[in-house]
Amino acid sequence: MEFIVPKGINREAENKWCPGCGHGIIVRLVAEAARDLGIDDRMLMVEDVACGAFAKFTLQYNTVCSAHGRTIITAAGVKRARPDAVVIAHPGDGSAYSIGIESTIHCALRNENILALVVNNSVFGMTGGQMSPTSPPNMRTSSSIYGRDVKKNGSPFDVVKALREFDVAYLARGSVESPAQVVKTGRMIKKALQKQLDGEGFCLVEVLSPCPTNWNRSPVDALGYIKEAQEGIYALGEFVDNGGREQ
Ligand SMILES: Cc1ncc(C[n+]2csc(CCOP(=O)(O)OP(=O)(O)O)c2C)c(N)n1
Ligand code: SF4
Ligand SMILES: [Mg+2]
Repeated sequence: MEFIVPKGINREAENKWCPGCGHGIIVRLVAEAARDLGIDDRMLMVEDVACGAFAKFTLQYNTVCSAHGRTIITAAGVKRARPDAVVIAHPGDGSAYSIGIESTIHCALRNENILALVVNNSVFGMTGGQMSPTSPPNMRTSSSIYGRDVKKNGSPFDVVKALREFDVAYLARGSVESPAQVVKTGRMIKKALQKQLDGEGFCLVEVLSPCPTNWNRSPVDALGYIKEAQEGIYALGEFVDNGGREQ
């Protein structure tokens, strides 16, 4: 079988992510979706100040870098200024669900016509693996060395569940834990981009993704941890799939 690298991937780029990181798989899915929809020339990524930002080396798309936590709201502004661009906000769970949660909610309420592609690795990856709102109970992180204590630190935050009653175009959660899940996640990203092209409104696709470095696991064990810990809390699938309000 011929192995075709999508046009959006810069083959000359040096990989910046750690071995076994999920970020690289996810940006490849973005490039495949853009290729399939014929929109490579219209793609515009809005990156956070976090590990996902290394996508600016791997993807050959125009990029805007937002302040940490302001990725989704910045993408909404970019889309309003450049309606012909196909705009993806590309934050992590820390950005979108902690410091940036109010802008995530308000962009959803306004049904902004963008894709928020949230990479949920359940830690603040770039800053050394601190506990994030999505760290599972008992997860050991650099700021919860005895494990996340729900009584002390609160419950993990399932934002996809919390947004389910919102009048948005699309809400889904995928995973890169196995080849089958990678394929499903790719379909979700492609569907969300098609909805943006059709002017349907706010789409949020969260992807459960490994951070072997900060999880202190090998790449293979990290995939096991997604199945064993993350997927037990965060249901996979499509939860909202409609046209949203008229734009
Ligand atoms: C306003 C602001 N606050 C905090 C930081 C420090 N900071 C950079 S990345 C990050 C967390 C990143 O975690 P996440 O958004 O989950 O992305 P990941 O690196 O895990 O992919 C933090 C706290 C910053 N750069 N700017
Ligand atoms: S620290 Fe984690 S999220 Fe960041 S590049 Fe390494 S494995 Fe990926
Ligand atoms: Mg993270």
